[in-house]
Amino acid sequence: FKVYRCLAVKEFPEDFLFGAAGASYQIEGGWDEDGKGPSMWDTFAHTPGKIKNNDTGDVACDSYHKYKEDVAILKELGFKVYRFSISWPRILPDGTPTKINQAGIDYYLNLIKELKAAGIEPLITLYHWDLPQYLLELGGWLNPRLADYFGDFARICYENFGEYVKYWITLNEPGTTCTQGYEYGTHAPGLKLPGEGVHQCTYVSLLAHAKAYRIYEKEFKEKQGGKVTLNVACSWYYTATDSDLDKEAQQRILDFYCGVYAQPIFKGNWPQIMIDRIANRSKLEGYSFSRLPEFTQEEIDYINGTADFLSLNMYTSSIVNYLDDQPIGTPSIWNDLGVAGTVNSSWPTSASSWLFSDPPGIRYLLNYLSKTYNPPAIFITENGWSDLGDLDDQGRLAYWKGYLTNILDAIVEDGINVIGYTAWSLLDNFEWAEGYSQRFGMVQVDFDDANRTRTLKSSAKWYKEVVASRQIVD
Ligand code: PNW
Repeated sequence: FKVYRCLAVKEFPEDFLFGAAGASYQIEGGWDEDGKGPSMWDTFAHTPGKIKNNDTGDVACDSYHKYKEDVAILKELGFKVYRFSISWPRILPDGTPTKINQAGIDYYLNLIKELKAAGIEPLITLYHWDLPQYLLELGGWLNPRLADYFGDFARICYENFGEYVKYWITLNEPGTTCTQGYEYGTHAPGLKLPGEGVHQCTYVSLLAHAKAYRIYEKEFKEKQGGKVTLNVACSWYYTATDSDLDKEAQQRILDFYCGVYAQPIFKGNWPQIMIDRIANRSKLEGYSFSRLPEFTQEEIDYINGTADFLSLNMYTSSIVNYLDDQPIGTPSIWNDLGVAGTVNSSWPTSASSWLFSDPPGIRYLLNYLSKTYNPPAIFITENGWSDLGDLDDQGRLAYWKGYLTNILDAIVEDGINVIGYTAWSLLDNFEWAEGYSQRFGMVQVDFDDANRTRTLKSSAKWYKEVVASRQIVD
């Protein structure tokens, strides 16, 4: 038996959901077509100087017109699932339910039907950062009422698409929006409100997610039988040394970046480390309250238990060490956190400054999350590599090979219930503040060609073999 086990090739489970991911603003284009309203990303990208080369998502991959071609590629690659997001202002032009844009509903219905006909499961993200501009003007992610607007939008999506959908993600990576959009100002809406905006945004995001979850649970779950969750983005963090202080730094950063979302939805309330550190610093700064909004018991209970599975976006690792408390002055999330990070010089570098390849990191993270939050299942909804766009993308192929090998080990050796994997990304697309200068696709898109011609890269051909065999192939 032992010999057999050594020789046996490890396989992904038969019902494992392999596929790829994308997001509305990054691929659709058609930014003002057929009644769509403007989103905060339209406004941000149209503001000179905000995006590298002043690129925009006005046309992007033109998937608004070319979705049939996209689905044909997904089918050719043998995928079981496609993760895409719904543009809120394509359905509700100003974000409110007062005007429903039927053309927007039809676009997604057509896409879903095309997927179903190809035997591909839709995994829908309700919100991947393209907030209706009008709702931004009402306060955006700083306004707790946004939870109610989001609930109304979610209900309209469940009503129209729910009979076809088994997996829903409410918000994609609110942590990225809250830090990039409200602390650093590098993403829409471009606000620099260090130490304040980020925490208020996180609070409102959790309320909005929970609202959308509870609406599904109460009004749709029985009939439609789908699963709903919030997306969480985490990296793996190694300690620089074995010292207790570095271990404390590791726990802090895991809590500030993963636990901040995972704990409220799986266990209830913020991680205690965040509550204590931010309250303490706020007090020293002269506030009579904590910059981290305090949940009421009612809110804690409302948010707790709002994840039917864990949706994880994971890309990279870093090595952390403890920082002595930063002097009291201007608040910021970095000072709240008090951790310094570096990387291992042997980790391959990508076209993105933050992205290094460390395949074992995903296995460590899966074990950590599984042990800490005990989610019923884990779906890896993003994992990918950027380069400059070569068709022979050996760097991306090696990255996915390493990460998928470790995911398979987490399943087979560690017994972790990973049920699916949607690689980021199907297509080269609009990479937010980096525009089209960084490419994440397994399929190349020619952005100089009005046709937006799509061509499979080496990594797509390799991944197709993995999907077909459910094994890591050479
Ligand atoms: C994701 N990190 O953001 C987004 O969901 C995608 O829309 C985006 O295109 C993709 O990653 C590539 O950037 C992330 O620091 C940003 O680990 C940063 C991290 C992870 C994901």
